[in-house]
Amino acid sequence: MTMKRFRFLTSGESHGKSLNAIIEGVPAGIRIKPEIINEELKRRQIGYGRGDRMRIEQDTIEIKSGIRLGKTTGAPICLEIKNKDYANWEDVMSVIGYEYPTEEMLKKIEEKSFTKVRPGHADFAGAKKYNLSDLRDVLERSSARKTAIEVAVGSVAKQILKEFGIVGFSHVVQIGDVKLDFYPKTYTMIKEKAEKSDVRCADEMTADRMRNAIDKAGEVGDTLGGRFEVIFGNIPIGLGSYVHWDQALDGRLAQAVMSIPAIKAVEIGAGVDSAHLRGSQMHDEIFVGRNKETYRQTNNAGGIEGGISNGETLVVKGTMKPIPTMKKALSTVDLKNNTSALAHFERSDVCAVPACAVVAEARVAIILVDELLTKIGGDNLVEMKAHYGI
Ligand code: EPS
Repeated sequence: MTMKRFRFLTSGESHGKSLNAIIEGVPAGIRIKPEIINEELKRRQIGYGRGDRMRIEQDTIEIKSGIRLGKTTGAPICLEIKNKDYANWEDVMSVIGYEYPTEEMLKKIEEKSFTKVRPGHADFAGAKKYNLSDLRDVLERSSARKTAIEVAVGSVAKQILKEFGIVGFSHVVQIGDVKLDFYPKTYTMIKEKAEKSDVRCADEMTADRMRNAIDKAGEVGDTLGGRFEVIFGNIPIGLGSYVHWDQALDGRLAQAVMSIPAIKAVEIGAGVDSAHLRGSQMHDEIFVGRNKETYRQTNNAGGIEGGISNGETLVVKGTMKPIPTMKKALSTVDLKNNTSALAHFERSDVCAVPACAVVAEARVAIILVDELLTKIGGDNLVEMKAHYGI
């Protein structure tokens, strides 16, 4: 993804020492609170259907640079989350290739090596692409574990957006076959209810059925996917553009959410439902009020028209496939000798849709802050606010 103003890179393996990020382009003078980042990390960790790893980790951020006395200085920000589980993986994940490894080391490495591809995971294509014979080398970076540090980056983005009154949330609308049919009336109500729910669902009865479905899938060694929505309000008109394909806000958001592990579809507003709506039903009519202000009564466009934010609420929907690491092993190939086998299994989640929704919030916030900085410019918060007119 080509970022324009707010750029970052991450590094780290699932069972390596730590996950890291360096963010560049954050203007000076912005208050960043580590405790807010930690709250976001916690939101990503909770969720019904998560595996045992989440009981080991208590993701905590360490800010290593770029912030002094609570505020950004304009310098790059370096973030780190230590993997607690690394203590159990030190030999397996050792950076050093010892010439004379101990028998014990070799045994541990061998135990964690695998060659039986998990269909649906990155194993097959990753092994071929990088010429890796031990699928551990694919798993470690392709794991969704890396989304923890992305949520930390997203939290920095959210804290910038909040200075401009731009705030968002996410909620889960489907897990397996169980769909949310009853939506609370307002976004505030959806947010409050979803935030209290361990499946991020705004209706308690539906949440019960979702938990039930997760239990049932887990009992037979299966996994479940689902759908979620990310909603951001108070977005200014004019983020993104129609002048070039890579500047369209909907296109950028789609890329940002689609590249989260296990995402198979991204929609904006009415999304796939727009296929069966007539033009007269789909498009959000514009009305003019007493004071010449314009308003709409519908938002099928999801806040974007012509690749540009139109001032309405931004609605991004994501569909996650069931996690491919399953106790119920599928037929596959053993890459050691190209023979038929049953897929590798190791500790995993039955369902991670609620966590994925939190990751998607972070990705959306990152794109919004990049677009906001591109539009209003400024090297510090005072300048930015002056440009924004607040
Ligand atoms: C994850 C940590 C992982 C998995 C999950 C996401 O922990 P471990 O592999 O040590 O059990 O729980 O990763 C996947 C589902 C995957 O397919 O890669 C996390 O921190 O979110």
